[in-house]
Amino acid sequence: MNSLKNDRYLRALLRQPVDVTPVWMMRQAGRYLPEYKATRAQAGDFMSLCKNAELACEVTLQPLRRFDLDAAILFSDILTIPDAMGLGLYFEQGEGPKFSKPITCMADIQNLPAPDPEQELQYVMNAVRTIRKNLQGEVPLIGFSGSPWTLATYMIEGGSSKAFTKIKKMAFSDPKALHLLLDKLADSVILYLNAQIAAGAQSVMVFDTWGGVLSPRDYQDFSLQYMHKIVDGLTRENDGRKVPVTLFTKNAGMWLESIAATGCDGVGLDWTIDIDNAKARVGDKVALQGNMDPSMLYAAPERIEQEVQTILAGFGEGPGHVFNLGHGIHLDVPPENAKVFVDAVHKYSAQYHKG
Ligand code: 1CP
Repeated sequence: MNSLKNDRYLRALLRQPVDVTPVWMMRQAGRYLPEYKATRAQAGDFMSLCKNAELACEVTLQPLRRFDLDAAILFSDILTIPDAMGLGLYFEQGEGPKFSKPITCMADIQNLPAPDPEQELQYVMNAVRTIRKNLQGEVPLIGFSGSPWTLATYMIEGGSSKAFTKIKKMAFSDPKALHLLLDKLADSVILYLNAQIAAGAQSVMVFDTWGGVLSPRDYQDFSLQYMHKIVDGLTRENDGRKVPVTLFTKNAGMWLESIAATGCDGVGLDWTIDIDNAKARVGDKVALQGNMDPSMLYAAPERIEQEVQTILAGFGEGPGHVFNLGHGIHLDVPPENAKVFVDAVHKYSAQYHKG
């Protein structure tokens, strides 16, 4: 049985009582930290950093040394699965991720292998094991994956996209092909996340960054259906403890009921919905994670503190809230402002956990 010195994050996701609201930040390890940039330079490039367990562990721990965070998140990327499927992931300076062999047709999809997490993706599992060892039970470790839909956008568009024309063309002209791809991805994500759990991840999160670009029906059909399959296939208890699973679809405030109905433990919120509204709708079924606009970290300390208090008051009394940003921290945010944010969550939340 793993013993944790601080298990607020896991307790809050299971809607169990806590002393103060736990907090972590999406993309908490990254380029806004000078020490991250130094370690990345030492590794050479981003993927070499992900593939070096000691350095991936180092950048995972860097934000925890600076801030009083209640969880660590594995340093890796969602695009490790498509890379392991042989699509040729590379990063072009300032342009984000790209694939040299994007998916174009049914034959490409039929030929895709299912990566073995302890073979092609063993570097991720090694990072998980190294991080768990070095965390020494201070806070839980979050494992993660992209959602099938979000992974498919990168695999079909060949990189980042604004209009998603290629994947939508496949969705509406050859839906059988896209469904086969999404189903294969769901199977690979289940294997991948279960391997992360076996290696020591104490909670897992599925990032569906691009599900919100779909119509309500198509979200159900092309994204949520496959996240539901993942939730059903995950290991939900390990080493004597529940392993909570959080689903995050950006721009999905209108679909919270159907996300909560998948049986996940937590639902991630971006900042385009009020947390009191979200709590009233699904707070009896799931915990909520979020939801401060990451751009608020550009504000003066008093303004950041005020926003934290507004969101805490919006959620109100009782457990079931994991404080976070509504999306990843921006790379030009001053680290001091992130500290103001994290400290404010603990300072102002005790009053909501007295009962
Ligand atoms: O150093 C660098 O230049 C690389 C920048 C970077 C980093 C720091 C990339 C490339 N990935 C990551 C790490 C990462 N990615 C983490 C772990 C860090 C942490 O939280 O501490 C996580 C959880 C991710 C997840 C991720 N990658 C998502 C889902 C979450 C989200 O922010 O929406 C997505 C969409 C990606 C793809 C990706 N990888 C990298 C970039 C710059 C992107 C985004 C590209 C785009 O906007 O389309």
